[in-house]
Amino acid sequence: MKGRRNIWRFLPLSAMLLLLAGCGEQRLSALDPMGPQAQWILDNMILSLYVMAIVVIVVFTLYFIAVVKFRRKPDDDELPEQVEGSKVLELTWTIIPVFLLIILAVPTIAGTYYMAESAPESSGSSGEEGEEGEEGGDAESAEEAEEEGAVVIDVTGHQYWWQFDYQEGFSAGNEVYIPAGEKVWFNLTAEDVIHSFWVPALGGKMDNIPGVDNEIWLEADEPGTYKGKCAELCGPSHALMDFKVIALERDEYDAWVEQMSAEEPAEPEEGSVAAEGRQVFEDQGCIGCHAIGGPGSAQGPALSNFGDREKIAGVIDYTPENLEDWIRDPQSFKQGNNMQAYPDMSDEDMDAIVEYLDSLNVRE
Ligand code: HEC
Ligand SMILES: [Cu+2]
Repeated sequence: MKGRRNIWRFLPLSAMLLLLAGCGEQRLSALDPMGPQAQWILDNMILSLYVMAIVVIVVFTLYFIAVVKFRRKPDDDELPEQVEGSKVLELTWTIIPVFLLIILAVPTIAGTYYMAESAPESSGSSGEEGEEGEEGGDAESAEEAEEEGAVVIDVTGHQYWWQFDYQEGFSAGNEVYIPAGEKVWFNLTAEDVIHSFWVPALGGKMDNIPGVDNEIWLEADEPGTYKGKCAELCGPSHALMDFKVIALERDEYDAWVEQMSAEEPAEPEEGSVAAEGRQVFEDQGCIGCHAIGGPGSAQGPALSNFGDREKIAGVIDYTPENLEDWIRDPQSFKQGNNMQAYPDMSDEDMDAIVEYLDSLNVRE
Protein backbone atom coordinates (compact mmCIF):
# COMPACT_ATOMS: atom_id res chain seq x y z
CA MET A 1 0.00 0.00 0.00
CA LYS A 2 2.74 2.40 0.99
CA GLY A 3 4.64 1.79 -2.23
CA ARG A 4 1.63 2.32 -4.38
CA ARG A 5 0.90 5.54 -2.63
CA ASN A 6 4.30 6.85 -3.55
CA ILE A 7 3.67 6.13 -7.19
CA TRP A 8 0.48 8.12 -7.07
CA ARG A 9 2.33 10.88 -5.43
CA PHE A 10 5.00 11.06 -8.09
CA LEU A 11 3.28 10.24 -11.36
CA PRO A 12 1.10 13.31 -11.84
CA LEU A 13 3.61 15.48 -10.12
CA SER A 14 6.82 14.73 -11.91
CA ALA A 15 6.42 17.86 -14.02
CA MET A 16 5.99 19.97 -10.93
CA LEU A 17 8.95 18.36 -9.22
CA LEU A 18 11.03 19.20 -12.29
CA LEU A 19 9.94 22.80 -11.98
CA LEU A 20 10.89 22.84 -8.35
CA ALA A 21 14.14 20.98 -8.87
CA GLY A 22 16.12 24.19 -8.93
CA CYS A 23 14.87 25.28 -5.56
CA GLY A 24 16.97 23.00 -3.37
CA GLU A 25 16.15 22.78 0.33
CA GLN A 26 13.34 25.28 0.16
CA ARG A 27 10.55 23.18 1.60
CA LEU A 28 7.92 24.93 -0.43
CA SER A 29 6.01 21.87 -1.53
CA ALA A 30 2.56 20.86 -0.37
CA LEU A 31 3.48 17.43 -1.75
CA ASP A 32 6.22 17.00 0.79
CA PRO A 33 4.36 17.67 4.03
CA MET A 34 6.32 18.52 7.17
CA GLY A 35 3.45 18.91 9.61
CA PRO A 36 0.13 17.29 10.52
CA GLN A 37 -2.05 19.81 8.72
CA ALA A 38 -0.09 19.55 5.47
CA GLN A 39 -0.12 15.76 5.83
CA TRP A 40 -3.88 15.80 6.10
CA ILE A 41 -4.19 17.96 2.98
CA LEU A 42 -1.96 15.63 0.98
CA ASP A 43 -3.83 12.52 2.18
CA ASN A 44 -7.08 14.08 1.10
CA MET A 45 -5.66 15.05 -2.27
CA ILE A 46 -4.59 11.46 -2.82
CA LEU A 47 -7.97 10.12 -1.74
CA SER A 48 -9.74 12.41 -4.24
CA LEU A 49 -7.28 11.35 -6.87
CA TYR A 50 -8.21 7.69 -6.30
CA VAL A 51 -11.92 8.44 -6.49
CA MET A 52 -11.48 10.45 -9.67
CA ALA A 53 -9.25 7.81 -11.20
CA ILE A 54 -11.87 5.11 -10.57
CA VAL A 55 -14.59 7.26 -12.17
CA VAL A 56 -12.44 8.01 -15.20
CA ILE A 57 -11.47 4.37 -15.68
CA VAL A 58 -15.04 3.06 -15.38
CA VAL A 59 -16.56 5.74 -17.62
CA PHE A 60 -13.96 5.41 -20.32
CA THR A 61 -14.10 1.61 -20.27
CA LEU A 62 -17.86 1.67 -20.76
CA TYR A 63 -17.50 4.28 -23.45
CA PHE A 64 -14.99 2.28 -25.48
CA ILE A 65 -16.98 -0.92 -25.08
CA ALA A 66 -20.03 0.90 -26.42
CA VAL A 67 -18.14 2.43 -29.30
CA VAL A 68 -16.65 -0.89 -30.38
CA LYS A 69 -19.58 -3.21 -29.69
CA PHE A 70 -22.31 -1.05 -31.16
CA ARG A 71 -20.44 0.42 -34.10
CA ARG A 72 -22.06 0.18 -37.51
CA LYS A 73 -21.10 -3.08 -39.23
CA PRO A 74 -20.81 -3.42 -43.05
CA ASP A 75 -24.17 -5.16 -43.53
CA ASP A 76 -26.13 -3.06 -41.04
CA ASP A 77 -28.76 -1.25 -43.01
CA GLU A 78 -31.58 -1.13 -40.50
CA LEU A 79 -32.00 1.23 -37.62
CA PRO A 80 -31.24 -0.58 -34.35
CA GLU A 81 -33.98 -0.88 -31.74
CA GLN A 82 -34.74 2.60 -30.36
CA VAL A 83 -34.83 2.70 -26.55
CA GLU A 84 -35.61 5.61 -24.35
CA GLY A 85 -34.85 5.81 -20.64
CA SER A 86 -33.74 3.10 -18.26
CA LYS A 87 -34.69 3.08 -14.61
CA VAL A 88 -31.85 0.73 -13.73
CA LEU A 89 -29.23 2.89 -15.38
CA GLU A 90 -30.64 6.11 -13.97
CA LEU A 91 -30.60 4.67 -10.48
CA THR A 92 -27.10 3.26 -10.86
CA TRP A 93 -25.54 6.50 -11.97
CA THR A 94 -27.28 8.38 -9.22
CA ILE A 95 -26.48 6.03 -6.36
CA ILE A 96 -22.82 5.42 -7.21
CA PRO A 97 -21.92 9.14 -7.26
CA VAL A 98 -23.76 9.61 -3.98
CA PHE A 99 -21.49 6.99 -2.43
CA LEU A 100 -18.42 8.57 -3.98
CA LEU A 101 -19.43 11.96 -2.64
CA ILE A 102 -19.90 10.50 0.82
CA ILE A 103 -16.42 8.99 0.63
CA LEU A 104 -15.09 12.47 -0.12
CA ALA A 105 -17.38 14.42 2.19
CA VAL A 106 -16.79 12.57 5.44
CA PRO A 107 -13.03 13.13 5.67
CA THR A 108 -13.35 16.62 4.17
CA ILE A 109 -15.81 17.78 6.79
CA ALA A 110 -13.90 16.10 9.61
CA GLY A 111 -10.70 17.72 8.36
CA THR A 112 -12.31 21.11 8.02
CA TYR A 113 -13.21 21.00 11.69
CA TYR A 114 -9.73 19.74 12.55
CA MET A 115 -8.13 22.67 10.76
CA ALA A 116 -10.61 25.26 11.92
CA GLU A 117 -10.02 24.23 15.51
CA SER A 118 -9.46 27.62 17.03
CA ALA A 119 -7.63 26.86 20.22
CA PRO A 120 -7.20 24.29 22.94
CA GLU A 121 -10.31 24.13 25.16
CA SER A 122 -12.02 27.10 23.59
CA SER A 123 -15.37 25.51 22.94
CA GLY A 124 -18.56 27.12 24.13
CA SER A 125 -17.04 30.25 25.61
CA SER A 126 -17.61 32.66 22.76
CA GLY A 127 -20.92 33.91 24.13
CA GLU A 128 -19.80 35.36 27.42
CA GLU A 129 -16.58 37.21 26.85
CA GLY A 130 -17.25 38.11 23.24
CA GLU A 131 -18.29 41.65 24.11
CA GLU A 132 -14.83 42.96 24.84
CA GLY A 133 -13.88 44.11 21.40
CA GLU A 134 -14.87 43.89 17.79
CA GLU A 135 -12.53 40.98 17.31
CA GLY A 136 -15.12 38.52 18.54
CA GLY A 137 -14.52 34.84 19.03
CA ASP A 138 -11.25 34.42 17.18
CA ALA A 139 -9.11 36.76 19.21
CA GLU A 140 -10.62 35.34 22.32
CA SER A 141 -9.80 31.78 21.46
CA ALA A 142 -6.27 32.85 20.66
CA GLU A 143 -6.10 34.40 24.10
CA GLU A 144 -7.12 31.11 25.57
CA ALA A 145 -4.52 29.31 23.52
CA GLU A 146 -1.97 31.64 25.00
CA GLU A 147 -3.11 30.82 28.48
CA GLU A 148 -2.56 27.19 27.67
CA GLY A 149 1.06 28.05 26.92
CA ALA A 150 0.56 27.88 23.17
CA VAL A 151 2.44 30.35 21.02
CA VAL A 152 0.20 32.97 19.40
CA ILE A 153 1.61 35.33 16.79
CA ASP A 154 -0.14 38.28 15.15
CA VAL A 155 0.56 38.38 11.44
CA THR A 156 -0.05 41.54 9.41
CA GLY A 157 0.35 41.51 5.65
CA HIS A 158 1.73 44.64 4.00
CA GLN A 159 2.64 45.39 0.40
CA TYR A 160 5.10 43.46 0.22
CA TRP A 161 6.32 42.27 3.56
CA TRP A 162 5.17 40.44 6.67
CA GLN A 163 4.95 41.76 10.17
CA PHE A 164 5.05 39.16 12.97
CA ASP A 165 4.13 40.53 16.39
CA TYR A 166 4.74 38.30 19.37
CA GLN A 167 2.75 38.38 22.60
CA GLU A 168 5.98 39.16 24.43
CA GLY A 169 5.91 42.62 22.85
CA PHE A 170 8.49 42.39 20.10
CA SER A 171 8.19 42.20 16.35
CA ALA A 172 9.95 40.24 13.63
CA GLY A 173 9.93 41.06 9.94
CA ASN A 174 9.63 38.49 7.17
CA GLU A 175 11.07 35.59 9.17
CA VAL A 176 8.88 34.10 11.87
CA TYR A 177 10.28 31.79 14.53
CA ILE A 178 8.15 29.07 16.08
CA PRO A 179 8.74 26.08 18.34
CA ALA A 180 8.72 22.74 16.49
CA GLY A 181 6.38 19.90 17.41
CA GLU A 182 3.49 21.98 18.71
CA LYS A 183 0.56 23.89 17.31
CA VAL A 184 1.27 27.57 16.83
CA TRP A 185 -1.59 30.01 16.33
CA PHE A 186 -1.49 32.86 13.88
CA ASN A 187 -3.93 35.78 14.02
CA LEU A 188 -4.08 37.10 10.51
CA THR A 189 -4.94 40.56 9.30
CA ALA A 190 -3.68 43.06 6.71
CA GLU A 191 -2.79 46.71 6.61
CA ASP A 192 -3.56 47.67 3.03
CA VAL A 193 -5.03 45.09 0.66
CA ILE A 194 -5.86 41.40 0.94
CA HIS A 195 -2.90 39.06 1.29
CA SER A 196 -2.83 35.36 2.02
CA PHE A 197 -0.61 33.48 4.42
CA TRP A 198 0.63 30.19 3.01
CA VAL A 199 3.34 27.81 4.14
CA PRO A 200 2.78 24.88 1.77
CA ALA A 201 4.90 22.35 3.65
CA LEU A 202 3.09 23.04 6.91
CA GLY A 203 -0.56 23.52 6.04
CA GLY A 204 -3.40 25.28 4.34
CA LYS A 205 -3.63 28.92 3.41
CA MET A 206 -5.69 31.65 5.00
CA ASP A 207 -6.37 35.20 3.86
CA ASN A 208 -5.10 38.31 5.61
CA ILE A 209 -7.92 40.82 5.15
CA PRO A 210 -7.86 44.44 6.33
CA GLY A 211 -10.23 44.90 9.25
CA VAL A 212 -10.84 41.17 9.64
CA ASP A 213 -9.25 38.79 12.13
CA ASN A 214 -8.59 35.38 10.69
CA GLU A 215 -6.93 32.56 12.49
CA ILE A 216 -4.91 29.53 11.46
CA TRP A 217 -2.70 27.08 13.30
CA LEU A 218 0.35 25.38 11.90
CA GLU A 219 2.67 22.78 13.28
CA ALA A 220 6.13 21.78 12.09
CA ASP A 221 7.09 18.21 12.90
CA GLU A 222 10.76 19.02 12.98
CA PRO A 223 13.02 22.01 13.39
CA GLY A 224 13.90 23.57 10.06
CA THR A 225 13.15 26.39 7.68
CA TYR A 226 9.92 26.39 5.74
CA LYS A 227 9.23 28.81 2.97
CA GLY A 228 6.05 30.85 2.89
CA LYS A 229 4.36 32.88 0.17
CA CYS A 230 1.68 35.45 -0.20
CA ALA A 231 -1.07 33.57 -2.00
CA GLU A 232 -3.37 36.44 -2.93
CA LEU A 233 -2.50 38.79 -5.77
CA CYS A 234 -1.75 42.04 -3.93
CA GLY A 235 0.12 44.27 -6.38
CA PRO A 236 3.09 44.33 -8.77
CA SER A 237 5.49 42.66 -6.31
CA HIS A 238 3.03 40.10 -5.02
CA ALA A 239 5.15 37.22 -6.32
CA LEU A 240 8.08 38.53 -4.29
CA MET A 241 6.23 38.65 -1.00
CA ASP A 242 8.04 35.68 0.50
CA PHE A 243 8.67 34.84 4.11
CA LYS A 244 10.20 32.07 6.15
CA VAL A 245 8.99 30.01 9.06
CA ILE A 246 11.91 28.93 11.18
CA ALA A 247 11.03 26.15 13.60
CA LEU A 248 13.38 25.67 16.55
CA GLU A 249 13.48 23.16 19.37
CA ARG A 250 11.38 24.52 22.23
CA ASP A 251 14.36 25.49 24.42
CA GLU A 252 16.10 27.25 21.54
CA TYR A 253 12.87 29.01 20.77
CA ASP A 254 12.52 30.17 24.37
CA ALA A 255 16.08 31.48 24.29
CA TRP A 256 15.33 33.33 21.07
CA VAL A 257 12.22 34.91 22.58
CA GLU A 258 14.20 35.98 25.61
CA GLN A 259 16.81 37.66 23.41
CA MET A 260 14.20 39.35 21.27
CA SER A 261 12.26 40.69 24.22
CA ALA A 262 15.29 42.15 25.99
CA GLU A 263 14.48 45.58 27.43
CA GLU A 264 17.37 47.26 25.67
CA PRO A 265 18.60 45.81 22.40
CA ALA A 266 22.35 45.40 22.48
CA GLU A 267 24.03 48.65 21.41
CA PRO A 268 27.07 48.42 19.18
CA GLU A 269 30.41 49.02 20.84
CA GLU A 270 31.22 52.69 21.18
CA GLY A 271 33.52 54.02 18.46
CA SER A 272 32.97 51.00 16.22
CA VAL A 273 31.83 51.19 12.62
CA ALA A 274 28.56 49.62 13.69
CA ALA A 275 28.01 52.42 16.21
CA GLU A 276 28.57 54.91 13.43
CA GLY A 277 26.05 52.94 11.39
CA ARG A 278 23.56 53.17 14.22
CA GLN A 279 23.94 56.96 14.10
CA VAL A 280 23.43 57.04 10.33
CA PHE A 281 20.41 54.79 10.76
CA GLU A 282 18.87 57.45 12.97
CA ASP A 283 20.06 60.47 10.99
CA GLN A 284 18.74 59.12 7.71
CA GLY A 285 15.32 58.40 9.16
CA CYS A 286 15.49 54.63 8.73
CA ILE A 287 14.45 54.38 12.36
CA GLY A 288 11.14 56.06 11.49
CA CYS A 289 10.07 53.02 9.52
CA HIS A 290 12.19 50.24 11.01
CA ALA A 291 12.00 49.28 14.66
CA ILE A 292 15.08 47.83 16.30
CA GLY A 293 13.96 46.06 19.43
CA GLY A 294 10.49 46.40 20.93
CA PRO A 295 7.20 46.51 19.06
CA GLY A 296 7.14 46.84 15.29
CA SER A 297 5.58 49.50 13.12
CA ALA A 298 3.35 49.38 10.10
CA GLN A 299 5.83 51.46 8.08
CA GLY A 300 8.43 48.78 7.54
CA PRO A 301 9.72 45.45 8.83
CA ALA A 302 11.38 45.39 12.24
CA LEU A 303 15.11 44.86 11.83
CA SER A 304 15.83 43.77 15.43
CA ASN A 305 17.49 40.55 14.28
CA PHE A 306 18.35 41.56 10.75
CA GLY A 307 21.81 39.99 10.97
CA ASP A 308 20.14 36.58 11.24
CA ARG A 309 18.16 36.99 8.04
CA GLU A 310 18.66 34.53 5.24
CA LYS A 311 17.22 36.94 2.70
CA ILE A 312 16.83 40.67 2.29
CA ALA A 313 13.21 41.73 1.87
CA GLY A 314 12.24 38.08 1.64
CA VAL A 315 13.77 37.41 -1.77
CA ILE A 316 17.28 38.83 -2.22
CA ASP A 317 20.35 36.88 -1.16
CA TYR A 318 21.86 38.34 1.97
CA THR A 319 25.21 39.85 0.94
CA PRO A 320 26.67 43.26 1.82
CA GLU A 321 26.57 44.25 -1.86
CA ASN A 322 22.92 43.33 -2.21
CA LEU A 323 22.07 45.14 0.99
CA GLU A 324 23.72 48.28 -0.32
CA ASP A 325 21.93 47.97 -3.65
CA TRP A 326 18.64 47.49 -1.83
CA ILE A 327 19.09 50.63 0.27
CA ARG A 328 20.10 52.67 -2.77
CA ASP A 329 17.29 51.48 -4.99
CA PRO A 330 14.65 49.20 -3.45
CA GLN A 331 12.38 49.61 -6.48
CA SER A 332 14.80 47.78 -8.73
CA PHE A 333 14.19 44.64 -6.64
CA LYS A 334 10.56 44.93 -5.68
CA GLN A 335 8.50 47.19 -7.86
CA GLY A 336 6.02 49.36 -6.00
CA ASN A 337 7.33 48.64 -2.50
CA ASN A 338 7.06 51.37 0.12
CA MET A 339 10.64 51.86 1.15
CA GLN A 340 12.30 55.18 0.51
CA ALA A 341 15.36 55.06 -1.77
CA TYR A 342 18.78 56.41 -0.76
CA PRO A 343 20.62 56.78 -4.07
CA ASP A 344 22.95 59.50 -2.82
CA MET A 345 24.13 58.11 0.48
CA SER A 346 27.91 58.40 0.86
CA ASP A 347 29.91 55.18 0.64
CA GLU A 348 31.14 55.73 4.15
CA ASP A 349 27.65 56.02 5.60
CA MET A 350 26.55 53.07 3.55
CA ASP A 351 29.37 50.84 4.79
CA ALA A 352 28.60 51.83 8.36
CA ILE A 353 24.90 51.10 8.00
CA VAL A 354 25.55 47.73 6.38
CA GLU A 355 27.95 46.86 9.19
CA TYR A 356 25.42 47.95 11.78
CA LEU A 357 22.55 45.96 10.29
CA ASP A 358 24.77 42.91 10.06
CA SER A 359 25.65 43.26 13.74
CA LEU A 360 22.00 42.85 14.70
CA ASN A 361 22.00 39.16 15.40
CA VAL A 362 20.20 37.37 18.11
CA ARG A 363 21.22 33.81 17.29
CA GLU A 364 24.78 32.67 17.70
C1 HEC B 1 9.31 55.23 4.44
C2 HEC B 1 9.66 54.12 5.27
C3 HEC B 1 11.06 53.56 5.14
C4 HEC B 1 12.26 54.20 5.34
C5 HEC B 1 12.50 55.65 5.68
C6 HEC B 1 13.26 53.18 5.20
N1 HEC B 1 12.69 51.98 4.91
FE1 HEC B 1 13.63 50.21 4.73
N2 HEC B 1 11.89 49.32 4.24
C7 HEC B 1 10.66 49.92 4.23
C8 HEC B 1 9.69 49.00 3.75
C9 HEC B 1 8.21 49.27 3.56
C10 HEC B 1 10.36 47.78 3.52
C11 HEC B 1 9.76 46.48 3.00
C12 HEC B 1 9.83 46.49 1.51
C13 HEC B 1 9.22 45.27 0.91
O1 HEC B 1 9.81 44.21 1.05
O2 HEC B 1 8.15 45.41 0.31
C14 HEC B 1 11.73 48.01 3.85
C15 HEC B 1 12.72 47.03 3.80
C16 HEC B 1 14.01 47.22 4.26
C17 HEC B 1 14.98 46.18 4.43
C18 HEC B 1 14.73 44.69 4.21
C19 HEC B 1 14.05 44.17 5.44
C20 HEC B 1 13.82 42.71 5.54
O3 HEC B 1 12.94 42.32 6.30
O4 HEC B 1 14.50 41.92 4.90
C21 HEC B 1 16.11 46.76 4.89
C22 HEC B 1 17.40 46.07 5.26
C23 HEC B 1 15.87 48.16 4.99
N3 HEC B 1 14.57 48.41 4.61
C24 HEC B 1 16.79 49.10 5.40
C25 HEC B 1 16.55 50.45 5.48
C26 HEC B 1 17.57 51.43 5.78
C27 HEC B 1 19.02 51.12 6.09
C28 HEC B 1 16.94 52.64 5.73
C29 HEC B 1 17.58 54.01 5.95
C30 HEC B 1 18.76 54.27 5.18
C31 HEC B 1 15.56 52.41 5.43
N4 HEC B 1 15.36 51.08 5.26
C32 HEC B 1 14.60 53.41 5.35
C33 HEC B 1 10.39 51.22 4.57
C34 HEC B 1 11.34 52.16 4.86
CU1 LIG C 1 0.57 39.95 -0.57
